[in-house]
Amino acid sequence: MTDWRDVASDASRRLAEVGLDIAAPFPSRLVGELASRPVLAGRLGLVIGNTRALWPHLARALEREPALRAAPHPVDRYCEERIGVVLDEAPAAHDVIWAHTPPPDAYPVQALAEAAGLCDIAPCRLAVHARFGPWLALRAVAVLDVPGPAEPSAPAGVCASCSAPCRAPFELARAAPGSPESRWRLWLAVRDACPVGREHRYPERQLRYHYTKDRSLLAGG
Ligand code: B12
Repeated sequence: MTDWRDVASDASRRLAEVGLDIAAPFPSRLVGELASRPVLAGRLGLVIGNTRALWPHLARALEREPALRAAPHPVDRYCEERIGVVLDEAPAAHDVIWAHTPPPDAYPVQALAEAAGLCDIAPCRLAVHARFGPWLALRAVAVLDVPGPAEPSAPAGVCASCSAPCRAPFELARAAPGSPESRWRLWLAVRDACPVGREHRYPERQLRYHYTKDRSLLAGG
């Protein structure tokens, strides 16, 4: 019988090779417990994301692939393609929920990351990882048709003992007038207030692109 640990570690190694360096296993029943989705229980779930490790891989792919450069959402497309390839080559059928699916069909991927023990949800509502702090993006939730873990990993346990310096900048950003794009520095201050994982802060271009979606930042690495 296929052991979910082997499937998970193989997928995570292959995902890391394309800059998607987060892949946390969890029991598939959580997917349906957090939002009503038809999902097989007892299978292997994987919540997939990335840290700053994504950017050099993405920059190289943008240089080589004109279709990716022309895509309306190059980061989402890169993730769909690369995650799709890795899952298609896994030794099991799979379903994927994309984190970038917009409301009203958006899936609560931060809540899933918390339930899976990958992150805590901070008072500022960012998902915070014990090593990377808030400097991660969540990209997809996959369910693979192999018998999975019975229980999720222990909670990440990062925010409980924190004095929550993210709370005040969060209230400030929330109350500020204007569009989210025009307030991006206030939202950046929320992330910067987290004491965990500061050394994993996104490099300047990645950071600006994520907050502003200014496509000129995708050119030239
Ligand atoms: C739609 C969306 C947005 C919208 C609307 C947000 C809103 N408040 O209504 C906009 C475009 C404004 C947005 C902005 C940002 N977002 Co956003 N967003 C999403 C998305 C795709 C869906 C949210 C949703 O409806 N979920 C479904 C419901 C049922 O689940 P929920 O957990 O209750 O969802 C709520 C929260 O996710 C919240 N929310 C969404 N984004 C953010 C970001 C912050 C900082 C906060 C406080 C709350 C928040 O809004 C939802 C509805 O109330 C999620 C990915 C996902 N699938 O969750 C990313 C996501 C939550 N966003 C993210 C981020 C980083 C941001 C920004 C900080 C930066 C950016 N990308 O521009 C800004 C912050 C500004 C802000 N006011 O929220 C990240 C968070 C990463 C993390 N470590 O936790 C996510 C997980 C995407 C990702 N690829 O990682 N976002």
